[in-house]
Amino acid sequence: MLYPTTTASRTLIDLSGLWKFMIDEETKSITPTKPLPTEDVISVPASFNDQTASKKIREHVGYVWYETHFSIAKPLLNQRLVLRFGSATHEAWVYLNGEEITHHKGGFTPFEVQINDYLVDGGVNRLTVKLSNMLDYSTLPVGNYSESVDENGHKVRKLDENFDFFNYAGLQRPVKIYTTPKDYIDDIVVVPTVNFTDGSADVRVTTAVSGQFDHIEVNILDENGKLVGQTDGTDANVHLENVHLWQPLNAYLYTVRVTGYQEDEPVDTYSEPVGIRQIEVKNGQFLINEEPFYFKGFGKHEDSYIHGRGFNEPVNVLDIHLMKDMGANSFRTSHYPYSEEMMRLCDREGIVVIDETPAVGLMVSFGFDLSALERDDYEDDTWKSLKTADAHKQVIQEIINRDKNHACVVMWSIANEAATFSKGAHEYFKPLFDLARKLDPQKRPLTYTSIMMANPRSDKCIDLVDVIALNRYYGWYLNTGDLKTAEKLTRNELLEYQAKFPDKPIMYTEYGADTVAGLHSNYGEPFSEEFQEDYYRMASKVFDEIHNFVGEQLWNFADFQTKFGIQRVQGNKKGIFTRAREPKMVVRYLKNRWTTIPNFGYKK
Ligand code: BDP
Repeated sequence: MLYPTTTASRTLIDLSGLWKFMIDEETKSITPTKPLPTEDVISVPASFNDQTASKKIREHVGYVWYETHFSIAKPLLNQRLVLRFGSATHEAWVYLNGEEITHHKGGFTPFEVQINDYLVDGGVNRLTVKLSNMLDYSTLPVGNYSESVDENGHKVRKLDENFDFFNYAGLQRPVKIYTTPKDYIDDIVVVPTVNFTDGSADVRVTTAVSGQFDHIEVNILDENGKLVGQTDGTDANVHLENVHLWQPLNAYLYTVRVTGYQEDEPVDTYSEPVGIRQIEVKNGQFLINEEPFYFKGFGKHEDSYIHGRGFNEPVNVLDIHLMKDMGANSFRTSHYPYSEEMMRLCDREGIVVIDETPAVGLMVSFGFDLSALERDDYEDDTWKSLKTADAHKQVIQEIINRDKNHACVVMWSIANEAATFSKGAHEYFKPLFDLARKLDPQKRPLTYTSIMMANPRSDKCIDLVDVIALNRYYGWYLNTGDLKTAEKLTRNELLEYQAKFPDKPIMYTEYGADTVAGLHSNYGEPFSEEFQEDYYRMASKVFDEIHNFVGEQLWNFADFQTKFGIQRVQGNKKGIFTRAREPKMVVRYLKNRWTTIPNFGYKK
């Protein structure tokens, strides 16, 4: 799926701004054939939750309504007009001038619909969107959903998130209308193959079109706009000499420009930024451009004050600067696909990304007997209760379709902390891994991030992953405050994984400790800034001893909002930055460490 941009044949209309907004209290029926019965407004794109001072709106579970108006300038009316949502969280019904024109389920991937047939002639169009923020055992993320009836006989919907972040919702990403000619380029798939001996590359460009073109021209331009390769056809191969590689923190982006011609006239053209690089997992190493890469970075969230999970480009830009300043080179899009704008930014900045699906909360049985997990036949309720397989397949298709060409994406994370230790997990995950391997044209490595209970003895799905990605909290959730024991447990587990799976690289995708900014302790007590630093020093020491350990992505880049809970004081405080992006003490330690660890060849 192409990102909407302007080109010589395409125009964009941005629908950002103030939209009418109301929560649906389900007392009176709301019909999209009429204007929304409210004068209240909300800003788009952003989560709706933190934009009003109303507790009722912030915590609303159910449906909400959005409405805006737009007109199409006359010269554009003979073009194909496509309405496109960067995302709509979590389920959307879209009406144009009262008529339902599309529906989409899944809150973190884009969808679009052609609108020409629904426009009012020369007039003002009313766009209405109904959204649901409900999650249950069939959705991703997974939510514990229940209904009851209050004293007035009204339905009360309750949602208990099965995950550790606030259930922000709304039109959180840009909503745009883009134009194309009637015959148009529908999709472009780019697969580079590098020849490291002679410094050349073959770039395979496959173009899907709708309509008729006499021929398709494929041009590759370098960063100065100079033409460096050209060929024809919907299945084209462009050979480039002296290729400039895309490298971590040293990005180089070519432009692949595809143009469809009719009778020698260019009709539609689209430009895709493309980095040329190669990814491979071999002998316990993660290779980028044939060199062993070491991940330094973070698990993150799309989370900021007021915007909630809404698109916040200044924050994205700042976050990348803060990462680079610390010597970090990577992050994971925990726990859902991030905005397309962020992915494009990472392409430009050379930030390495592990791209994660919204499959979080796939573990519904708690309170189990830990020792039982290691039995081969251990089985809890998770894979009997969850009905997420269809949503999971859909989102794997959507995320790969959206992000397949991004140089920054080096690996897909199929899920976060699922019950991979329970019987039934392998049967659930095997088809999903097969699907992802089949769909990704660049055949990137695959992983899931594993929860502590899934150790080398109990995890039933490790054979599916290319890289072992561990979320571990020794010294925090386990043996709280006891870093000596934590160090032993960390070491023992990593050595065990390495011995059992010598060909698979191992990395940490989460480790951390809640830390209240400004809280200090002479005794290095948990929650203090001193403890956070001691904790990271302990973990780093062990990482450096393990040969196949290829990366550290800590939890979390910044403090973030969560649901209430006795372990959460206005959110999760494991950030090494506060939610306002001010550094905690540990940033200096990590900066010292990471600026001395090379991106390549750290483990000899
Ligand atoms: C892990 C989850 C992450 C949480 C983190 C924590 O993957 O979403 O925020 O633990 O507890 O279980 O801080």
